[in-house]
Amino acid sequence: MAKTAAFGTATLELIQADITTLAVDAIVNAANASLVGGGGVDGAIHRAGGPVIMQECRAIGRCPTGSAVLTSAGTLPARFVIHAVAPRYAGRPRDAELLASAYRASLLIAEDNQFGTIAFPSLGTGAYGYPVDQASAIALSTISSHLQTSQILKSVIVALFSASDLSAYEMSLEEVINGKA
Ligand code: AR6
Repeated sequence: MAKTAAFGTATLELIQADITTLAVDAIVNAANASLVGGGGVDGAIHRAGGPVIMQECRAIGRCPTGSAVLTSAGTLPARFVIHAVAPRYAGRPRDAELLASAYRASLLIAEDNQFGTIAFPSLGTGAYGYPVDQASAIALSTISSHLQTSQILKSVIVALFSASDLSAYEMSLEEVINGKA
């Protein structure tokens, strides 16, 4: 099953990893709209990056669902953190729009800042309850269609925490490659 694919001039890669260990231009955080921190990947990023990230989040204040903001990365190996807010899953058509929007907003921030390499976690599929088979299709179709026209991003990694999430994303990548998603 596919773990990598080329879109435009960029590579999309699926890996199983703790996103806080990745030395990329930016890692994406699965944040909440109040930017107050929490559990899951948000908790891991603030723990590993130290208090600077929270100070910057407080100064920014809010990040509406479906959008994203940029902070520095404190003591993380990455250079920056893009905080993106997925919807709390409720089975509405709007959830899919908001999830795609959270990915797009992150990709636009990366390009505005000339980042060549970024890493996403599986936004929305932990505490916010988005079913991973649906979320992975939205994530990968949004990222791949964005990369078709991007000149700046060279590498997008999706870092999955569990083997079962990696499998779900591999299946969705296969569908994107075959033009079904
Ligand atoms: N590296 C990569 N992925 C991880 C890591 C890690 N270190 N830790 C967890 N995951 P979640 P959400 C995976 O709950 O659903 C927070 O409290 C995890 O297994 O982090 O968007 C925020 O403050 C799951 O697959 O994000 C918000 O309030 C994925 O990351 C809320 O949760 C996303 O799970 C956001 O919920």
